[in-house]
Amino acid sequence: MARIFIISNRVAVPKAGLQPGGLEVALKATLKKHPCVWLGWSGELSDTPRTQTFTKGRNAYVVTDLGQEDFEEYYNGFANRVLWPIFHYRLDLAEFSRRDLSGYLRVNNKFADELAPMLKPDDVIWVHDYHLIPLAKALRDKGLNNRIGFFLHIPLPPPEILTAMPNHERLIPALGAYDLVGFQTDGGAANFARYLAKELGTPSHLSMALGSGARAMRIGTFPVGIETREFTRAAARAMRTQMVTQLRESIPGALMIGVDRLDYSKGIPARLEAYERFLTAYPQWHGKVTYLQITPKSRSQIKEYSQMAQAVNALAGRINGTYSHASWTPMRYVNRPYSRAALAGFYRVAKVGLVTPLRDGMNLVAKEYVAAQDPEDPGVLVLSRFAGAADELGAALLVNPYDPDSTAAAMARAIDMPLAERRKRHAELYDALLRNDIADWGDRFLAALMGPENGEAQGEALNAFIARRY
Ligand code: ADQ
Repeated sequence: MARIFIISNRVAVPKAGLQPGGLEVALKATLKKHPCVWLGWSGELSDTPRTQTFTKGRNAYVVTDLGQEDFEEYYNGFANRVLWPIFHYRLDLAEFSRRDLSGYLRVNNKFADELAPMLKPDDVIWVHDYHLIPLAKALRDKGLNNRIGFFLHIPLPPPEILTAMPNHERLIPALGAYDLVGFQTDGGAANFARYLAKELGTPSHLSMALGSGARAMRIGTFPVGIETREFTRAAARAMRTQMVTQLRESIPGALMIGVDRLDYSKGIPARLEAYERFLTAYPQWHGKVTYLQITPKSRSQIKEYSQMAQAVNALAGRINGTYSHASWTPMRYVNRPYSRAALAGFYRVAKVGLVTPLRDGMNLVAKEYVAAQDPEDPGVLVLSRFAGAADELGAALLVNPYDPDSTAAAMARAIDMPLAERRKRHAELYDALLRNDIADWGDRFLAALMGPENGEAQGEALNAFIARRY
């Protein structure tokens, strides 16, 4: 049986008592069905980096430490100061340095060095996310011909943005070393095809497949989903817990909820401004609505993140300073993380879910909010049109997060929506979740990666093209 090698920046090493992370939930079915080896960074920094292996059942988890310089250049530097902002359409926040790029390439080579000696010819490799774009090229340079797939969890912007990234020519075409490159949305896949057409001159009828040597690269869309029914059950169970009961009893009237990592892509300041406008424009809701924003801190070593934390604090203070009265506080801003079970219950209590990123690969909070609702009396999802999830969740109230007045109007419409409309929208949204359950996601990607070589003919035709250019 072919082994599946999963490579991602961080590895969810199973430890007693730890909640499974997002990627582990997504890969749960894959880890169960196939013998897997999951390799990545241990999360530790060390002058004398170690590599450790843990096993659970048929699966092995191989984690390696990084040096301080690796961490600064690869992770804090190129991945999070260049790729993250640019892929989220924020050229203004990118801070490029050649040193960080070379650190990024060095760490990718280091992962390739760890991986190569473990591989047998029929092993299949599945690489995750923007930290590891050049990994397949590093493996091909070592002469490896295994099937290698790549999935990008974040958006891929159009070539007009991508080409503003210094040295994009060294990085983006390196995706051609994969057999399959997967995106969250058709928009991401089309942007990549347009990049190839524009930069490599690939004729547009060939641009969904790119080849080199005997291989063909294919492009596909594989939207990440959630464990829908399990999440619904967890939300219903959580209603009986003390934490959820206390939240419910402490809220006068209706609850609106936002749950995000503290990240500029999530549009938290714009959402708070929209809420402020809602309070100004709809005074009839004063005293009857509370907005709970749950945002644990992340990447606090990076300047933009600490600045944003201050900006959100200031906005929350201004809203409460302006509108609170003795028996009502319009918003609660909470910086601590909660368990998935507690969040599921909080979503179910909330009449409105506010998911308004400025740009997001998918956004699983939107899907979790829908899954958590009571179908007899569901809440309403207000969703940014710029979240990948909007492609599947068209029955939500879709908003432009750059327009605070229309977001405020959507908040007012959501909180006052009649039961019949809430039920109809929720039923459509829930169907969309069931059609794309996470249990099938890994299988669909791996089947496409290992499946019939239908991209090959096009790949062949492209080879001549690439060979002429490189
Ligand atoms: P993230 O940007 O981390 O992931 P998202 O999909 O919103 O974003 O959340 C992932 C998980 O983290 C969810 O299960 C959510 O419940 C949890 N989470 C988020 N905020 C939390 C909080 N405040 N407290 C506790 N848990 C919280 C990247 C991409 C996304 C893409 C995912 C999966 O940026 O667009 O959906 O990968 O592919």
